[in-house]
Amino acid sequence: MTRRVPNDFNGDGMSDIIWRNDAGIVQIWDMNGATILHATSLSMVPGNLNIIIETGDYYGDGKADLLLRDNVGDTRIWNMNDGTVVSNDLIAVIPASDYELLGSDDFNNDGKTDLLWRHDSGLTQIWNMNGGTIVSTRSLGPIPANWKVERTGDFNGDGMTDLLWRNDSGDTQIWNMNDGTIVSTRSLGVIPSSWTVEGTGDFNGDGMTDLLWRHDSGGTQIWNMTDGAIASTRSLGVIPATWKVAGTGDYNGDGMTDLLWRHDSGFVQMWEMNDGAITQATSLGVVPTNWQIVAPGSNGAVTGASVYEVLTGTGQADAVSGSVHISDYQFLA
Ligand SMILES: [Ca+2]
Ligand SMILES: [Ca+2]
Ligand SMILES: [Ca+2]
Ligand SMILES: [Ca+2]
Repeated sequence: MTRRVPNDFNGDGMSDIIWRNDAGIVQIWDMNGATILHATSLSMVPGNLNIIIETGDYYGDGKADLLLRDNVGDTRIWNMNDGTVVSNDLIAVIPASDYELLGSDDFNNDGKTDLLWRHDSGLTQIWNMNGGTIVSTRSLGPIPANWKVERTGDFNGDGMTDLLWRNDSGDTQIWNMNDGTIVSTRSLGVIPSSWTVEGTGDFNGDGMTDLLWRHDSGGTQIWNMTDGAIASTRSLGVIPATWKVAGTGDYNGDGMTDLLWRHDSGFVQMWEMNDGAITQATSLGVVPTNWQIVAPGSNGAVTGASVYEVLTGTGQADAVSGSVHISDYQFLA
């Protein structure tokens, strides 16, 4: 099984960065670590039409695609080959008022990203996908509305996507899943709402998804997970609230997840990481704040325009200095 690298648009095993601006223009940066190899712009319909709600490899060709839903629920996948739209496949009309996307990940380990939906009634279903075609569905039954999927990931390393649930009172659970069947559940206890999951990834490269948590005070921690239990934690220190996590991914292809941070002023900074230690912090310059990074793995937990969730990230302030060549990558706003 190839390693899962989120937002890899050109299929080189390194995560890339996807941007969208207020005018509906999407730009993809193919990355090699903190180096922008290539930038491509896609013109898209602005506003409430054609909102990207997730990214994933829905066709299983190793290159990330886009999942879009418009304001009446038309939900489709754009089959992408790097910056080119190869095809544009309708799944169904799935109104946002009735169906919430809880997650988008590979639940049956066939290399193709699937979808996890919850209907207003609480009924929760996995759709195993082949591109825009629903191959099969799996019901998880009704799930009370006070439980929400925080993230998806493979927390036990068996290749099948699992679920991280949290309820309003902070109770947090991992469900180890096998193609839509709950194999086991693990409680992580009650985690106060002052802590937020800001991202997931395999930070230590052991094949099991780990969690990035941030406290309201800025304290940031990685929890290395083994089979749904917390194996170890790593502190990244206190990161000022002006920096938001803009994304997680393996930008340099070394098998360990890295972090992308965005400052409120527009600065972008990449932290290449080795098991929770920062090996290199590099500024990617200032990108105007009308451009937002589409965060991988937010799993549609936020819908509509706000899906471009305010991405957080850091760097000590003194690490942000450095020359900036962002103008090489024409922002069309
Ligand atoms: Ca790539
Ligand atoms: Ca799949
Ligand atoms: Ca699993
Ligand atoms: Ca791990």
